[in-house]
Amino acid sequence: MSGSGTTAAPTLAEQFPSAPAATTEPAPTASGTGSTPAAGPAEILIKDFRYQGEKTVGPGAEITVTNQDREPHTVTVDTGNAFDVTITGSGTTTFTAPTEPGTYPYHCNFHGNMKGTLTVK
Ligand SMILES: [Cu+2]
Repeated sequence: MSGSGTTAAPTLAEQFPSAPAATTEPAPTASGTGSTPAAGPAEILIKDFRYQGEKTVGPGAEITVTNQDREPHTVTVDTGNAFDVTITGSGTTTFTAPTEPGTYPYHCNFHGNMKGTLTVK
């Protein structure tokens, strides 16, 4: 039968009743509709056939896309039609971020290896 010695996992019944009254968590003061974008100037930089970094923007923020390559690129959402813009070589364009919070992976229509992520929150 079951006579072998099984190593019983140490039950961590101990909880820490100490209430964290410290300032570990910033109190959410912003409640309700905030028309002010949380992030600063929303900008996507394209350089060397790459989207530079990930961007987090506020809902409906105007995003400036700067293309430092000589080739045109696009910022096209992977699914849906939230945004799809073409930026000419050494050009700049703007588009409006989705108003619905979420994560929006995007790509370049011209270069399949170019991928980025836009986070709206
Ligand atoms: Cu491209």
